[in-house]
Amino acid sequence: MELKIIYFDFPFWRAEVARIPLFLADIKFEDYRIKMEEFPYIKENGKMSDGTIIPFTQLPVLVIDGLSIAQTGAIARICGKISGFYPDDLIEAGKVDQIIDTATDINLLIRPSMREQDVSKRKLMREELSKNDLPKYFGYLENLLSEDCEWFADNKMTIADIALWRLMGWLKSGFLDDIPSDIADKFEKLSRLFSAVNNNSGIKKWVSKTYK
Ligand SMILES: N[C@@H](CCC(=O)N[C@@H](CS)C(=O)NCC(=O)O)C(=O)O
Repeated sequence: MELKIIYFDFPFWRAEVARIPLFLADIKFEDYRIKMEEFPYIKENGKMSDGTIIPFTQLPVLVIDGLSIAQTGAIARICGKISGFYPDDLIEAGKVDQIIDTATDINLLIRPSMREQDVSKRKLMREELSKNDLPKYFGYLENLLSEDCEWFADNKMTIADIALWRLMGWLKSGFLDDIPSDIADKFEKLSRLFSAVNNNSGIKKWVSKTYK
């Protein structure tokens, strides 16, 4: 099976949730990182200059034996299944899916503030997010974790944990002005999950190999 993941050259959760399970399972894939200059062509033509289809003119895209698959959740599930980081059990799989969809919801809550050019409006949007929606969502996620297991599903690390780890890592990095980098710290079980993924030896290898 030939696999190629197309995304920008940064470790955003949408791409990492697909790249990392493949890396951890030692499954060969092409980690194709586009240059920003390539993106306008994609937006205009719905494909890359080599003809690779980008179905919704958004990234990530997984090319699997020449066929392009879009949408973060779909890609994450394929990569998770072939890597052993997605449960076979229907209910455990549902537990994973709800986390991936929630990561998307959180991402979409933050996105308008990333597109806002007016600095003072952006600040207000982010202060509001930090006061209300973000803690609310972290609280919901915290409630899905149990005292006796650090993972969201299947009693082991899955793509759900990898997605959340990366989403939290993005917030913790302080990249987003006016969203406090410690916003998730008071959620103990989420923080435990973050540390468990962060301390995984394969994850450490991936981070030292690819994070700049
Ligand atoms: N629904 C898509 C959204 C993907 C998405 O928003 N990707 C961003 C990069 S993180 C993108 O391509 N933005 C450029 C654009 O929308 O034109 C998914 O789940 O993968």
